[in-house]
Amino acid sequence: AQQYENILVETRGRVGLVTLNRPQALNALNKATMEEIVAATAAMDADPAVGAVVITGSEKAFAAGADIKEMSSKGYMDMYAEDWFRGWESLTRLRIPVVAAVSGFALGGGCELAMMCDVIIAGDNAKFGQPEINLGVIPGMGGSQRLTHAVGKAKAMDMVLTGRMMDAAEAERAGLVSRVVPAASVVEEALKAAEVIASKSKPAAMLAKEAVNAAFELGLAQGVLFERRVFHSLFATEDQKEGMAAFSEKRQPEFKHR
Ligand code: CO8
Repeated sequence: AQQYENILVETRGRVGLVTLNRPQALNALNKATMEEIVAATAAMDADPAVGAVVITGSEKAFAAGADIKEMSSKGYMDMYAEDWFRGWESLTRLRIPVVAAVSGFALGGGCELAMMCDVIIAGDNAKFGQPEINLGVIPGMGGSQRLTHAVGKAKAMDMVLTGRMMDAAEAERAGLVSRVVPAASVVEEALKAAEVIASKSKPAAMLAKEAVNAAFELGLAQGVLFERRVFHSLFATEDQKEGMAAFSEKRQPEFKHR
């Protein structure tokens, strides 16, 4: 197996688990960590034995942001020429569903990483924020866009302009997170949710993700048409035959993920 320095990687059943492991920097997302997350999740995406991914941090911090120390001395031309943060686009293009298990701080790039995931399970100790304004910059990994899509203009402006944190309860009320669970069981609950997702037909799950994500890119008529075409296409899968046969025969389906 591939060795990583900043993350721990394992597989539990059909679920791939990526644990950020830079405790000395509260899992701040330096370039090396980004590259490792992207490589590990891409390998999982390509593995037929994996049906969903969980990304988590520590109990204290999911991730406290992009690595401020790594970028503080850079100039515009460094940021532009090196195209900082572009690597994260690969994560958003994964086809299998990704669950974020967020405990503690999810700030700046940490909040943005969570928002790149498809489902966010938050511990009741989670704190979300986009504090870049305190550093004289703005979100750079999609926060101004994804946060606004998730919680609307009123909350997004409040967060991005003041830099204040939202606790888990407010984040759930605002629609930023999928579920809130006790902090001690956040990884377990995320793994359970991912295992449920991974037990479904993989092509159906991948296309369900693609269809929901299309809602952020397409107008309603185009989006509904896209959905219908994708729905039709699933009738080419063995899993559709099996799923519908199992329903008629009053038994659990045995999906082949094809
Ligand atoms: N980058 C680098 N190191 C960090 C970061 C970070 N984002 N966050 C924490 N650390 C380090 C600390 O420097 C400290 O290291 P050391 O022990 O060597 O001094 C260690 O982690 C532990 O942190 P603290 O001692 O600060 O722990 P506390 O429990 O006292 O505080 C906080 C926790 C509140 C999370 C605090 O660490 C904090 O405010 N961190 C920064 C949060 C932040 O501003 N994040 C946004 C970063 S910018 C970003 O993500 C978006 C990028 C867009 C900007 C694009 C610019 C080009």
